[in-house]
Amino acid sequence: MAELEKTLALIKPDAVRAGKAQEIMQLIELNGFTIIAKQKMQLTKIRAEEFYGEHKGKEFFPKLVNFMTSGPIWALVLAKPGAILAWRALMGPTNVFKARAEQPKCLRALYGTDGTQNATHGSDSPASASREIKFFFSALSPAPVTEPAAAADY
Ligand code: RTP
Ligand code: MG
Repeated sequence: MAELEKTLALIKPDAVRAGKAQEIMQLIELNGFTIIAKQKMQLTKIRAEEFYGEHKGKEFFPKLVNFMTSGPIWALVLAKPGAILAWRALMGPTNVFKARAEQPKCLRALYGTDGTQNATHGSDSPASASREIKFFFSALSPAPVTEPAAAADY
């Protein structure tokens, strides 16, 4: 059996606000992903800036952070062979207008709003999947092994 891969997905505030989160999760499962963890939450400005740190300094960064903190999101861990690329493909192009023109059935075409508010996020590499899963679900990472302190350490 092909090895399962994990990726981090977000359902962004525009799609949650529109009441589409459950529908998107159903489509995720219909497309063969297993949702192995899920959590609804609200990002603070500091957490959103850290999550999208690679885009700090870009012209769209303030608008992105504003959007991502504008309401609740769902963070999901998805599993499937080839999950990272498969989830990016199901989301479609970053820009919703391009998505609608080129892949009208992709999630961003169906549920996104505009150039910034594009309904979903997906990790773009194994390294970012690992970082992003830890960012939202640190309890899924193995705890560091610590030896009980010896009496002499006190
Ligand atoms: P994401 O990280 O959210 O999965 O999206 P992505 O990889 O497809 O795109 P990325 O380049 O990482 O951009 C991150 C998010 O920033 C917003 N954005 N707005 N010109 C704009 O207004 C603009 N460009 C990017 C989008 O929300 C995009 O998903
Ligand atoms: Mg990205």
